[in-house]
This record gives sequence, C-alpha cells and structure tokens, in this order.
Amino acid sequence: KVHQLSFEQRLPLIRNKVGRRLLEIVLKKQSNLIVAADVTTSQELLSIADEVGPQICVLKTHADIIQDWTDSVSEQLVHLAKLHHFLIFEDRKFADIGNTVELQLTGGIFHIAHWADIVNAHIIAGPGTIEALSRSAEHCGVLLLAQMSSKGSLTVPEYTQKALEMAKQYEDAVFGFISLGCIGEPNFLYFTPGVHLQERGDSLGQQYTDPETVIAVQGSDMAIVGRGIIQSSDRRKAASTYRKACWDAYLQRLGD
Ligand code: BMP
Repeated sequence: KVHQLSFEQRLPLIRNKVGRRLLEIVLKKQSNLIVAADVTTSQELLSIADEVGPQICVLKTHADIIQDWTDSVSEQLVHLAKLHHFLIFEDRKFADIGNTVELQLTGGIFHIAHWADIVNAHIIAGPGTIEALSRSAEHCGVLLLAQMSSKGSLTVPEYTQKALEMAKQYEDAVFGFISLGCIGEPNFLYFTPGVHLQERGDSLGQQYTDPETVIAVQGSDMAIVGRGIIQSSDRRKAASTYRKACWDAYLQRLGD
C-alpha cells in the first residue's frame, strides 16, 4: 500500500498536534530526513545537531548512550532545535507496564518528557504502555514500533496489524509507526530506519535499504539515517545529499 496523497493533503488528517507540527516543518524545509545521532558524548551530539540541523525535520536521540548527560544537554538541544527548526525524537522504545513507563518518561536523570517532542513504544506489553505515554500527548507525539529493520525481527504480519489497531485506539497520541514502509492509512506517518546509500548492512544484523526504495517503492514517509551521515567525513554535505535523495523519492512517489 503506497499513498500518493501529498504531505499538504495529509496534514489535516493527522490528529496529534506534534504530528501536524512535524509536517509543517517537513513542508517548509522540504525535508523528510531524520538523523540518528548515535554518539556517546554530549559535545558530539550537540555539534551534530548544529551541523545537520538545517537539513533535517527531526533529530533522533538515544540519551542513554551519552556518557555525560545532564539537564544542560537537553536545554542546549532544545535551543538548537528552535534555531534550526527540527523536532527531537528520543528513541527510548518504551516497553514496560504503564506505571513504570510513566516513571521512565518523567523521572531518572533524563527527564525525557521535558524535552522530547516524539517518543516511541513497543506494543508487546499491551495498551497500558501507550496509555501512560498518551497522558503527556499535549506536548508529545508517540510512534509505535510495528516492524524493525534488523535481521530476524519477530514483527510478523499479525504483530504489525496489532500495532495498527492499537494506534487507532490512541490516535490523539499516536501519529505514526516505525515500519519498513507504508503499512496503513494516510492519517498516520511511516518512519523507516536502516537507510544507507552505500552499505547493505552491518555485522550485528542491521539491514539497509536506499532512500528511493524505502520512500518511493515501499511508501515510507520519513527516512532515519544514522551512520550513513554520522560516519561521513563531511556531515553537512552528507546530510544535504540524503535530504535531497529522500525528498526526490517522496516527489517521485507522488508523481507515479
Ligand atoms: P544506522 O543508520 O547507523 O544503522 O542507525 C539506525 C538507527 O535507527 C539507530 O539509532 C537504531 O537504534 C534505530 N533503529 C533501527 O536501526 N532499526 C529499527 O528497527 C528501529 C530503530 O529505532
């Protein structure tokens, strides 16, 4: 299933406020590129945010791999997000019972709820996980993991279908999915990791696809690129190359 509606046409179909704000940014910057800033120091994280910021719609973080995380890191990140007009997606993959998830979202040393625009969750524990996240849906949008890019992933078609059903029950909070392409209706957005222009995979089961296949053929909306950009010697240039490849693939899909 591949949608040919434009982002302009889909914007009013999206119930969650953050999802709509994301599409406004996507349209304004002509960018459906998300960078996965998988680095281990706050200095690297902030310099990546500054370097690739102008090219991206979302910066995806893993706060728990930053060795020197403090509240000041998130404050600086939010500052850069405002400066370059991108949203922050903390890829925490919540998967516990609702009560624990609520504590994980607000507490600890990361205080994710204070700074993340987007968070995600596995559906394995049932709707309580999403219920906990949806209580902060005023400021935060939620993505559900419906499929994964890694080899041997257990997300069989029935599982993916369950993710869709759960999303429909929480449409005020859930505005999209982590999936390998379009798996449902145009009122949700589809985010795909495992995107690389050169490599086919890594030694730990990651499987890569190119932007054109993911967006134009498989019908995904947003490409999530980590090492393809992060490990480049010129990150600005790499981000610009990927932004164009992802946007051209989106235009190609509309034109097909
Ligand atoms: P890379 O492009 O360097 O392989 O990084 C991919 C990023 O996307 C990582 O941050 C990883 O946590 C995330 N990711 C993934 O690769 N596959 C999934 O199915 C879900 C993910 O969140």
